[in-house]
Amino acid sequence: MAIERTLSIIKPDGLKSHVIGKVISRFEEKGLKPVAIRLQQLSQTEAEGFYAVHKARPFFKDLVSFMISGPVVLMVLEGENAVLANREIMGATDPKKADKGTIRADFAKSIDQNTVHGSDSLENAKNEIAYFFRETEIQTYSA
Ligand code: RTP
Ligand code: MG
Repeated sequence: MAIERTLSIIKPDGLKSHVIGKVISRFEEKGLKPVAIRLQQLSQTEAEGFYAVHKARPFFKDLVSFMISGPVVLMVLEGENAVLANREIMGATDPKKADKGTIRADFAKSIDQNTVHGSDSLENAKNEIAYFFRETEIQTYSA
C-alpha cells in the first residue's frame, strides 16, 4: 500500500464546538498521522482561492463566508492510502447521509457546517498541501 499525504481542515464549526481533539483522535486511531498542524484565520482571498473549483456553484458565497467565520485547523495527514482513508473517516458531505461513526455523522450540524474538509484525490492533495504549507513545515516521525 502507498503512503500518501492529504490535506485536512477542521472547519470553524469544529472549533466552536470544541472537538479539535476528538477529530484528531479519529485520524490517529485509524493510522493517519498529523505531520503538520496550524491554527489559522483564513482571509476571504485565501478561502476563495482554496475553493476556486466551486466558484460557479450556488453555494460558493456561503461556503467562503462560513470558512472565514472563525479560525480553522490546517493539517497534513500521512498514512497508507491517506486520501481515501481520510474521506472514509470524514463521512459523506451531508452529515444526514454520513455513516454512523464518521466525523461528519457524529459532530457536524449541516451540509454547510460539516466540520472537516479532506482532499478528494492525490493530485488535489498535493496542490492543497502546497497551498497552505511549505515543505519545511511538514515533519516526519515513526512509531
Ligand atoms: P470538502 O471539499 O469541504 O471536503 O467537502 P466535500 O468534498 O465532501 O464536498 P464538495 O462537493 O467539495 O463541497 C465543498 C463544500 O461545499 C459545501 N456544499 N454545500 N448546499 C450544497 O448543496 C452543498 N454542496 C456542497 C459543503 O460544506 C462541502 O463540504
Ligand atoms: Mg471537496
